[in-house]
Amino acid sequence: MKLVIAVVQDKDSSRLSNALIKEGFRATKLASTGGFLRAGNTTFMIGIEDDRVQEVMVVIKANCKVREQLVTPVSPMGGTTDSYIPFPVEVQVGGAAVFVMPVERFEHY
Ligand code: 2BA
Repeated sequence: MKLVIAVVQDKDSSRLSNALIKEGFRATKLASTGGFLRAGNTTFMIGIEDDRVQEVMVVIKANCKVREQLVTPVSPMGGTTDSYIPFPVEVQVGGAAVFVMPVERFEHY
């Protein structure tokens, strides 16, 4: 068995939830926060048999979009803040950051 952990954008979370249910996957959603943007995102925990991991990946990929987001750096890289004018930079977020972990034991009572 594997545990698939997928960090996705909030905008994709209900679509992904619906798709996982439709395809017969069990999942738990956790509210999370990105360490870099400090914006809300959603983390899915999906427990799945080894031979269905690829199917889960396909569903995640099909339901999570890459988006551009503007970020304003808090302070300049190493320089003085005297003449610093914050300038927004664009970063590409998502579709999903996915981790696949082995599960030593799963009990369901
Ligand atoms: P955040 O940490 O808020 O990152 C949002 C986006 O900002 C990232 O998109 C990436 O494009 C950019 N970014 C992150 N750290 C950066 C850095 N040090 N320098 C420059 N740009 C940076 P994604 O890579 O698609 O990540 C989306 C979210 O997935 C992340 O939100 C984080 O919550 C999670 N994530 C991504 N990689 C992870 C990892 N290796 N471990 C744990 N969580 C991860």
